[in-house]
Amino acid sequence: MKKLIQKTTGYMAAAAILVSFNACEQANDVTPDAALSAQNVAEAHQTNSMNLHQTYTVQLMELNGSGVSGMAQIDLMGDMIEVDLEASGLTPEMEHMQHIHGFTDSNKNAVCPPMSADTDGDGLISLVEGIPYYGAVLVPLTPYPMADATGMVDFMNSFSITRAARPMQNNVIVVHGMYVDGVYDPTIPVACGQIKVMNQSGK
Ligand SMILES: [Cu+2]
Repeated sequence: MKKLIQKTTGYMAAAAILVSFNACEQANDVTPDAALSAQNVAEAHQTNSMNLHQTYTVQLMELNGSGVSGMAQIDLMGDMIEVDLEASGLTPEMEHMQHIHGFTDSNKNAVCPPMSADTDGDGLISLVEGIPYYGAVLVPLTPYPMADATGMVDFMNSFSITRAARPMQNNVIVVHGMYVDGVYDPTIPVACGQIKVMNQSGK
């Protein structure tokens, strides 16, 4: 059911893009003789697409006493994002899952879970215990990086996003994976940060 909803949302986003392209073509068609007007229309469209450029920053703070910290920057261009993420204090030479988490209901804001999220009282916030706060995985930030020998990760990649991931500042980034009682738990959250708008101008 959830998958179906996400699929439907994707189709709606695609339909919206098609409609906006059609609108542009029609606007060009109604000014066939006026070169200057056509140029103005073209510039207006360029301005619209420029407005889709937005930069976000994320300060990653430790969860579960992991000692992990880091920073991320997200550049949104239309329906593409480029994610730069640097973190330290991770379990060395282990893979760390990292995701943009949030709610597909765009009115609901994802947050990093407080210690009170530990409902079973074992002293740790599990992946599942965090979901009421940070929601589901919206964008897996793959390929999941391996921390180096000093526990650092330096990651960059680009992803296409659906409407479910908007607005971006309603989401958080969660990094996972550390040893719990001598066993590596790849799912346990070790860092989290709210996605925040860095600029409004689009430059
Ligand atoms: Cu995650």
